[in-house]
Amino acid sequence: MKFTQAIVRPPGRNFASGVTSATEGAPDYEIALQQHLRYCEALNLCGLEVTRLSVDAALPDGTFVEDAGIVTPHGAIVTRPGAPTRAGEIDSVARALGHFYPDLRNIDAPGAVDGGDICEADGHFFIGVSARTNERGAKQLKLHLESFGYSASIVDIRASKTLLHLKTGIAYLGDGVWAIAAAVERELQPLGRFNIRHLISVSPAEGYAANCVRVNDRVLVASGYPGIAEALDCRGLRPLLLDMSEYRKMDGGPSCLSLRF
Ligand code: CIR
Repeated sequence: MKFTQAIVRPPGRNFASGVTSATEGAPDYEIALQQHLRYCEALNLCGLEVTRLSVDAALPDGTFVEDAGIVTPHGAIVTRPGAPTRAGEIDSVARALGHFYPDLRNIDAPGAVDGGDICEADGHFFIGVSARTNERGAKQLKLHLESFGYSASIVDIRASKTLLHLKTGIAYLGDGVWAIAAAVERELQPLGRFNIRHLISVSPAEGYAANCVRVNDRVLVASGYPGIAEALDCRGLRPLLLDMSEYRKMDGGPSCLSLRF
């Protein structure tokens, strides 16, 4: 799928007050801002026009815009994020998406969906049920996606100790290539619908980098993880390395920082 647009939101000064399970210390706001700039430049380099939402002091996790929307060529859905502190993120995302998608769909309470739980592979959507996405939300989303003409299946990852979201440990990179964190390969084995032609098994030491994202002819991947960068290169998937250190401290990776369409 050729992307031409992206929506992002730079981190705010209160970025460090967001939700996190990481124990690496608080992120540095100035460094996070610089890393976000580089991230936007990378999207430009991939050919995308970038819409920047304004920072809202009430939304420390607002930079992780991926969780607030699901965007497809046939329609878009505004989510209802599972963390109560993130509820306020959707209004501005809905306004921005509304410019491109006049007929936006929604997830209604008590359904909850985080975009990080949605992994699309050649028109099939895997929907993770996690600590953030509940069954009600997953079912609503499945119906929306089916009404757009896609297929979808629900994957329960609640037993996983390492996956915040489905895409924390897995990425579909197109042409049958998947990057999957070795630590979660076994948990994801029941996903019979994965058409894995080429598996990039991401070593436990590099597990964080499994959250990478194909953007046109490049793959945005965190820098500092040479194994996955080399594996991507070997498959002809050109990695575009980004320093994500401050986002890692807040449980976010390259996919989380944008909505791409
Ligand atoms: C959160 O816990 O909600 C944020 N600190 C991180 C969200 C990361 N989003 C994603 O993986 N799609």
